[in-house]
Amino acid sequence: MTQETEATAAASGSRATERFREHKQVGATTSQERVNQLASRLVKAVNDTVLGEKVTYDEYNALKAWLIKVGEDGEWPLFLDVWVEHSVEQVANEHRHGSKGSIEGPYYVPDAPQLQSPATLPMREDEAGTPLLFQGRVTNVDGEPLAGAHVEIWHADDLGFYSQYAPGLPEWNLRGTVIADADGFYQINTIQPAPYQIPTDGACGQLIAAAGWHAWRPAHLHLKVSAPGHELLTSQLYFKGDNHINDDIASAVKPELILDPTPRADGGGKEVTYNFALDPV
Ligand code: MBD
Ligand code: FE
Repeated sequence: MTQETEATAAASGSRATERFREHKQVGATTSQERVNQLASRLVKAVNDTVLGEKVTYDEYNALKAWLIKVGEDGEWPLFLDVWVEHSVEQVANEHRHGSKGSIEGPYYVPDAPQLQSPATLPMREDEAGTPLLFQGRVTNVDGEPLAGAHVEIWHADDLGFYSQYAPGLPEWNLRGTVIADADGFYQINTIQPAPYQIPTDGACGQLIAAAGWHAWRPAHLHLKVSAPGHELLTSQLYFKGDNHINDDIASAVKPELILDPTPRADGGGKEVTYNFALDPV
């Protein structure tokens, strides 16, 4: 069996659900008043939709069945990160003066191996895809270098699969925390990821098919960039010319986040420079 046929929505969904439970602190700073305000408004929005659209029992039951299936497939992290997280990110980052952020998505894994720059991400000996040299500087908003900044990167392989979520990949494949040098300079050797298609065999795929949407995200690099005394930046970078750069299913592309790699002078793959500016805490 090929890797594609083994990768199921339910398997990657339940892994994402497990990870979320392990790693995310939930609601620690949210008061009862705030829960009341938000839950009331959400419930009202649903009721307004039912009344405004004159929702039938058939439609209500279809919704109920679908919501149950989202949970069974473990696809709540996927659903929320694709259709809601972009607004949360907008609210969280609108105060920033430095580099733009983007959503984290469901496939982050903390504690990736640390690698000193210049680094090569863990990958298979015969890793498919165009080699990519991704490099640049990490500075503060005044352009001063942040020595030893951490550039944490994770991305899909040439088939669009993430290690630890699709079967058959080495544990840390295409994941690493690269430590910038004394001038804040980082250099990362990796491969260009492929566009990512949301699993079509789960509840999210069912919704996409029923609504006549498409399931694609443009190819992207995920990043978390950090330095002491500065705000952690969670972002993504995309590639110019990607078929889905203008209609990302997750609404997470921004013009400032589009890379345009050029062929390397030495003939091996492509290279691109991207500089990160971090806001002070
Ligand atoms: C991804 O790779 C991703 O980044 C998001 C946000 C949602 C689904 C898959
Ligand atoms: Fe992703």
